[in-house]
Amino acid sequence: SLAGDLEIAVKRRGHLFLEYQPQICLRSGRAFGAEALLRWDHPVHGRIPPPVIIQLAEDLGIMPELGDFVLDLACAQRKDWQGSVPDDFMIAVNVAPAQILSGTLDQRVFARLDAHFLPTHVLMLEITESTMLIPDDAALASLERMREHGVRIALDDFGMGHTSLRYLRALPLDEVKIDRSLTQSDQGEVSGHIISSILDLSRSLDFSTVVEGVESEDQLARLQRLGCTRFQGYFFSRPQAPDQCLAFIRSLA
Ligand code: G
Ligand code: G
Ligand code: MN
Ligand code: NA
Repeated sequence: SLAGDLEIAVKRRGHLFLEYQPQICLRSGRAFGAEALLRWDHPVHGRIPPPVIIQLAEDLGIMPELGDFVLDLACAQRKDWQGSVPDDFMIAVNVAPAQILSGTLDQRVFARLDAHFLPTHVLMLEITESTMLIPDDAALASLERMREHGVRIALDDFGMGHTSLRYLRALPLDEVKIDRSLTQSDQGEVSGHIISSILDLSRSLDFSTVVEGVESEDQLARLQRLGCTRFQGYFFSRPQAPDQCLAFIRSLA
């Protein structure tokens, strides 16, 4: 079964790897980070979509192990890039609800950073509201301990859910990632007002913003007129293997 295959893949660390998508600041013209995205090339079924992998792992109760593996790969990659990217270049890693709700994510994260001799400020954790309730006190304390030590926290896919605003208040955050449903909406005027409001709100709460899913020059121009400066999307680069991602980053510098 697919579930059984995943269990083996995680145990053996086989056929599972990360691609990286650069994040660009158009003020500096440089990449300031890259999001790590999980891939599973199944020997029979081919590429398995990440949400399927995550759901399987959660169902199997092995999300903590898979999460540790992803953190380890991302940290190893960041370490490998040391010297080739700016010292403050960030790797953004998606974390699943089960990882946060364990209340031990901080220990796991610090262990991975230490193992690769990395400073905390090179790591951004991305949290999604989609399937997670507001975390309990233990989970919140774990997130806060990470922030106190310099690990950054982003709220991913912001703008989709009706609970988005609640999350802004309930979570210790550094960044808001504006969901591509807003970026790509052709309801030009309404989505423009929503994006402007999110930018205003983020500014007043002292959160940085990244606009996701930018695919065309027209979208980019419109988003820049709205005041967006930090972007991620196919227009700049698709998620790619580490070497290709690094080549792109260096082509901007
Ligand atoms: O690149 P894309 O199709 O890869 O990713 C689809 C979804 O899967 C996104 O919502 C993304 O946040 C999620 N995802 C990708 N990689 C990971 C991962 O390593 N951990 C978790 N929890 N989610 C991931
Ligand atoms: O939900 P999250 O933001 O973690 O996941 C990022 C997802 O968005 C990944 O599946 C990634 O491949 C995808 N993605 C990144 N840039 C673009 C884009 O410009 N257009 C579309 N359609 N998807 C994108
Ligand atoms: Mn993400
Ligand atoms: Na997103």
